[in-house]
Amino acid sequence: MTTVSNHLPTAELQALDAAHHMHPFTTNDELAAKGARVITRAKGIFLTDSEGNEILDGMAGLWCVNLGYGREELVNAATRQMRELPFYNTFFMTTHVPAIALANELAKLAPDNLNHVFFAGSGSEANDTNIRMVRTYWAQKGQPEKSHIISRKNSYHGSSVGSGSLGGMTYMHAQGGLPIPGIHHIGQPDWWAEGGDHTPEAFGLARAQELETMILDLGAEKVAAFIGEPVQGAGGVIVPPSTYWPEIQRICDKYDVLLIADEVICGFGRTGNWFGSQTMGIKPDIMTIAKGLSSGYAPIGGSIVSDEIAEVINAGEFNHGYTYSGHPVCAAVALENLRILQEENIIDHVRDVAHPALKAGLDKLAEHPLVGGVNLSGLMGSLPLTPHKESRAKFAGQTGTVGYMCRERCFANNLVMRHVGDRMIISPPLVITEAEIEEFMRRANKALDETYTALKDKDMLKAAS
Ligand code: PXG
Repeated sequence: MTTVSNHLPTAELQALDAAHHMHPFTTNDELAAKGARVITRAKGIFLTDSEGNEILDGMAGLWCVNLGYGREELVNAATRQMRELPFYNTFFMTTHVPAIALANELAKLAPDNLNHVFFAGSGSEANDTNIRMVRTYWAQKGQPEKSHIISRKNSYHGSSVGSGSLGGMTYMHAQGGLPIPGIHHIGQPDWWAEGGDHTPEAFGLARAQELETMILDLGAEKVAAFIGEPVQGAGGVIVPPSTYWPEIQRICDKYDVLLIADEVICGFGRTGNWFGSQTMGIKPDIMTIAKGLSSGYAPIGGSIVSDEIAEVINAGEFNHGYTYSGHPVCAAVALENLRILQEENIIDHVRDVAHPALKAGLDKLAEHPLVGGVNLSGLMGSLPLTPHKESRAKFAGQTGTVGYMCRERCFANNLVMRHVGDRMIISPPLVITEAEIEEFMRRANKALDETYTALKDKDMLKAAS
């Protein structure tokens, strides 16, 4: 039998992978032809693959390994909890210490009146909870028709039928009959790609006001909630103009529409505060959490909800829950993760050390002829690639071709920097040091140079007309 520690040669692993493993968001036949990169170990911010390459992980796994790899404290927390109580449920009038302690800690860390937690196994599950929670909230208040939810194009809220419907990815909607009824999408605040000749401030305001138009079209008495990521992640790290979120908050308040901040990526320090909502100055009624809650060491997510919502929901039976809601091992790992984030002042490190160093490095990379600008909030950033900086032009060929080429050059230089269309994305572990950021920049610069040369050679440095 193949074990994890005594594994087969890479080619055999790749063949077995291709034969039996269906990957998410992947053309599996293409992957089978190419062979998946097999990651075998990791330490700090570096991954090791089955060929022994050391790769700098500029994506913190999938926006989640915020404390970096190899934290023994998290391993020990899981081991201890597995010995003591590996599983018990939180249904039917029972609870356990890890879920109690974690909910309590989250209530302390979350801002204002967000004091109640409904646990899930992932961000997708938590957003499914949110759909049912906000609709149930209004129904219990005698307004069952207040059930529509407004989201944004190119947002990402998960991959289940509910959360995928909230998301604004049309290629996801095209598979499986999404979106479910009662979900609507307004434009995204992506000034770089869609702002044209407007100033970022005017554009941000205009995009926020699409919410007001949509609420008025539907009727405010029919709109339950608006959902948004404080900074869009999977959509390409889109930091909204400063005018955007205050206007969204004003509109939600005016029409009595609940505000859901999807903090799955932004939460737990990524933007330089505990939550992206604080960075953007908004006061949500619900926050979706996952990923950085456990630094990805164990699958756990949840919804942190306001006193007012909890009071209404708790008055009746909420017919909703997952076997693994508040899983004790995952909760114990998350608690330990939160302890380390606090005791090691990781969020201060993000704000005072890593963010300024990353900003300086990315600003330098933006001088590269291929890079059109920098989007950065805390330690989540993106570099849009362009054939013509001044006009923020898109490339003539199929969107994503150049981004993919650049990502491949990054990989060849032992750097994980992924692409969304023709934007390069970075979201490293929060513990990244200044020296590691310099190393990141060296590898990224080389990858950009190689991409530029390849584009020139192939005559692909042309703008779309
Ligand atoms: N909300 C947000 C804001 C997310 O980024 C989810 C919800 C769903 O969480 P789960 O745990 O169910 O995956 C996410 C997840 C990408 C990528 O390609 C991003 C995510 C997941 C997979 C890929 O950037 N984000």
